[in-house]
Amino acid sequence: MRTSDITAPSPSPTRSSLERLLPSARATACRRVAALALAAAFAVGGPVGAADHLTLELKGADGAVVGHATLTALPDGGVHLDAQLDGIAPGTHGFHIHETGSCDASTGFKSAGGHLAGDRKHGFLVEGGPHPGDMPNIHVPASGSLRVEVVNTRVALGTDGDGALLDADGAALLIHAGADDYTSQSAGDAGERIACAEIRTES
Ligand SMILES: [Cu+2]
Ligand SMILES: [Zn+2]
Repeated sequence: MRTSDITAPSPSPTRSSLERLLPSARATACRRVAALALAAAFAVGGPVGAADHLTLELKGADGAVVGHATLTALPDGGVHLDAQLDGIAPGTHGFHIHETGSCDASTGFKSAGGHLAGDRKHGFLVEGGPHPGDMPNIHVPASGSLRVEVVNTRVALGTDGDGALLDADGAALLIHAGADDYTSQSAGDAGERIACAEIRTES
């Protein structure tokens, strides 16, 4: 987010209350999932291009928000993903990064395309795999709520190169109805796409 988005002078009568709220919101946004919605609101209209920090909103097929995630670029390459999910069906679900930053529920999230694949095969158990976008399954308990952290060293919050999440059409974080078997081509036979978040620096 740009500093100017936060501190630009405004004649609005709410300015003073915003100034009281913002410093603490900015300080905790990197650490607390609870603050992500606020951070995302101020990221709208932010710069286009490589980023070191990005917040995402996951939506279900009915458009309801089912989680938030933050992506942080790591100093030696790769991305740390920290997601808080709420309202996902209990069970084991495939959890991937797909190649296009488009979450159109009317297409069953097919608009997100296939896995971010590079020239690799799908699956941790396959020679020549995995795809950069492959990640371990998530296991949602009966409550439907789960916090999950993943380090993916095969992707980057960059704009070009293999694994770049912020190329021209972005990328998408996807949750599937079933488990990824880590073997089947080309997507682990994980079934329907039940939740999706666009990964891009533009809103
Ligand atoms: Cu997938
Ligand atoms: Zn894959």
